[in-house]
Amino acid sequence: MSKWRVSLIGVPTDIGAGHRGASMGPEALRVAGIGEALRERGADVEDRGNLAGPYNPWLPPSDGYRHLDEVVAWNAAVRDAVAAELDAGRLPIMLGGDHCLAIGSIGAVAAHCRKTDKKLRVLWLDAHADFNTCAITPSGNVHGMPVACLCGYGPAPLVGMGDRTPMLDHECVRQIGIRSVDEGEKRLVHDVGLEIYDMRYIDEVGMRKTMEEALEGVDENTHVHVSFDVDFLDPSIAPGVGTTVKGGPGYREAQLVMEMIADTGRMASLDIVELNPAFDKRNRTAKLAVDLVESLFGKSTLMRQRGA
Ligand code: B3U
Ligand code: MN
Ligand code: MN
Repeated sequence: MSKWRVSLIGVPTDIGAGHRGASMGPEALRVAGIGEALRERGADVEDRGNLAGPYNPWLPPSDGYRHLDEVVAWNAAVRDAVAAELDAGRLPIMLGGDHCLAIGSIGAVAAHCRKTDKKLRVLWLDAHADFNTCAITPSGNVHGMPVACLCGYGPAPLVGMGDRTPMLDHECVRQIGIRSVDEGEKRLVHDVGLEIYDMRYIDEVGMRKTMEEALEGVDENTHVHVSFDVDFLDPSIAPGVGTTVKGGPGYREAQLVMEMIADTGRMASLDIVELNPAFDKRNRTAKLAVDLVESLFGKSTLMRQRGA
């Protein structure tokens, strides 16, 4: 039997974003060869096609949220699809889509962990903390709010999507690569005590130490969920995203992150989000994302034995 039984789930939406185009992400990842790359890694891969949801009406925010009803509908579809794959013993990979979809995917993952008595570790790779609420958001875009919603800070229809509220205990989360946090958001992440490895920390201690700390406590009973916002990467290597923020991890640092996660052998679900082909050049960012996902699935440049 294959080491990994993977299900690709396309979530073609930009419903939570401030730019149009992340809805084209799933197809760009397929064109960049994500299915073939995973099969090459020895995975049994099923492409479930794309989920369906409401069209983006592209309206201004109302009561602090843009497209709240549509965001709820998309996330209900994501939650149900992820729950079904996990129940079937498969590893779901979200082909996003904007980052609001993590409410549904991580909501389902957290419920699954409670049901199966697993510990959960969420690795949130992102330039942004995504911890806004309607009271502090500068944009009303829900892709800036998923971690807050998961931790119980958000509108009732979103925070109540899981098996309990909050869906996620903030202690499960490690955020890596953060370098753009809004003023009110900063206060809230501090009040809540979210564990954030921002770029200043990574610059000071290095990526290896950062990842060792972020993975501390992961054991054979841990479900590791990776929520990979492509804007985590430095824009010089990953221009194909809606909200670039300079000063992110470069190619080598990003590879190390993926390899160290792979070394745990515990990754059991994955979101790939915010890829926006409208901002990309010749699908370069999608190809990079696939390259990094190969490393997440154990492709290694290791040239010598550890300790040799
Ligand atoms: N923090 C800002 C910007 C943002 C968050 N996530 C993304 N952009 N991709 C906001 O609008 O909440
Ligand atoms: Mn994000
Ligand atoms: Mn981001």
